[in-house]
Amino acid sequence: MFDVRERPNLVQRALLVGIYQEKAEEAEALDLIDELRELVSTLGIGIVGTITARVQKTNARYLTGTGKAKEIIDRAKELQADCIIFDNEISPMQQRAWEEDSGIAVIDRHEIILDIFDRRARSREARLQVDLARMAYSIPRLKRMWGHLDRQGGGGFAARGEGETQLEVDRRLARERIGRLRDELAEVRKQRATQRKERIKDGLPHLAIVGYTNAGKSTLLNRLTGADVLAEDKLFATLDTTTRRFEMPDGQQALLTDSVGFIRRLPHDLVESFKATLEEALLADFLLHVLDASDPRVYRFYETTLSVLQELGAGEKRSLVVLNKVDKITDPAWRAQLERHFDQAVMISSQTGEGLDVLMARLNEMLYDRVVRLSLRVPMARADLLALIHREGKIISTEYEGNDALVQAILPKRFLLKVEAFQVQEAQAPATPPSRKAGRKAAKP
Ligand SMILES: Nc1nc2c(ncn2[C@@H]2O[C@H](COP(=O)(O)OP(=O)(O)OP(=O)(O)O)[C@@H](O)[C@H]2O)c(=O)[nH]1
Ligand SMILES: [Mg+2]
Repeated sequence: MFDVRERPNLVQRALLVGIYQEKAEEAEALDLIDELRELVSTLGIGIVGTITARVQKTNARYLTGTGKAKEIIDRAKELQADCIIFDNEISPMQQRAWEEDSGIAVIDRHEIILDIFDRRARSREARLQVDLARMAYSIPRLKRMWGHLDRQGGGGFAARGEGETQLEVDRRLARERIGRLRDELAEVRKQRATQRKERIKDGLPHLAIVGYTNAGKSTLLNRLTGADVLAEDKLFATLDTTTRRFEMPDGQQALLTDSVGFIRRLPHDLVESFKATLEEALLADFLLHVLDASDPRVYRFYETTLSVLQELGAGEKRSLVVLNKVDKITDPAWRAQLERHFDQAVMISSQTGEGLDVLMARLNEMLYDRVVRLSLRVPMARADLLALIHREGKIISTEYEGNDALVQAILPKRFLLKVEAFQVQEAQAPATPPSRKAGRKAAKP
């Protein structure tokens, strides 16, 4: 009936509906409806009203009771809405029932998020993943998307086999398309795996930025590594994974990965489809969990990210909470509250640079067992070793004695074998962790 891809253009006047059951869920429901408003606006759809309703009696046909359903439909008509958008997940059957009874399009949050991903996807991998998630979402709703499939196939392959109903044709085409998408994705992923292997060979410590959408993850990556990832004040600006090298204050090199953000009620199909993209982040040694500290919903954002990480099997990974956008905090009491709640966190502003030195020092601390501090006596003839230390570590001081260079240096442990023979006995102690800034608490062991 409605082509999902064209729906955002077809509908202009949305009525948003959030349903909850327990009184205790009211605050969250209101909060979620606000977020849905943001998501819907992102697609350029106008909003004519919102309803948040507590429903105790439900009816399988509608998700709500019949009375409430009639009330919502009447309200939609009164507002001349051309679509109803549910914050809750509605089954294909419920969707059909609402559409039949109201005569207008009925959409849910999942579909809105899918549409946003669809618009944002640029790389081949992201495109394939979004298409796959969309197909999985659409199969049970196939009656509604014939036109879309038809166009995808270029028209020709939609020929009906003998005795096949239109719906059966649709289902078959959809399954075939899913198969093709999976094959293509497998190909793209093979390339990614090769790149990853290269990096693992490098043995560099690997940090990944994770967090709620719009928290400032890409801005932080750009700040720390000089990368040029698109960072914008919109939901899901990033759908790809970017990994860059950066250098810590002690000269140690590390890798930093930025990836797609999370949101509450993230469609499971999308999580599934984007697993490979996220894998890059999930394989990291540490996670930087970035939060928008200026947003009053920060605690819920934190919980959401934790639960998506859990779903992805990375719930237990070592992580550091990074409270970003502190430049936007105007209320000192709020800041103090956050500091108490996230007592291990670092407060930064990726925009102004505030707190980045503290963050760096903390990262150094977390990774310091990966490096050693060395005193070496290197013959001039071994300029290659000096070059290696220069490239992979940091030379703290150099003195010359005859034909030897006396070098104090910090080097990643993995190069120890190469220089061991030139070590001078007295200073073999490991690098001291960098001193903490006053007032900050210790990193989690
Ligand atoms: N005031 C302020 N704004 C910031 C800060 N960090 C990021 N922003 C802004 O917040 C918005 C979102 O930043 P991004 O870096 O795109 O956020 P993200 O987490 O990568 O978001 P997605 O990729 O959409 O998940 C942009 O408009 C940034 O300029 C900060 O420390 N202070
Ligand atoms: Mg981003």
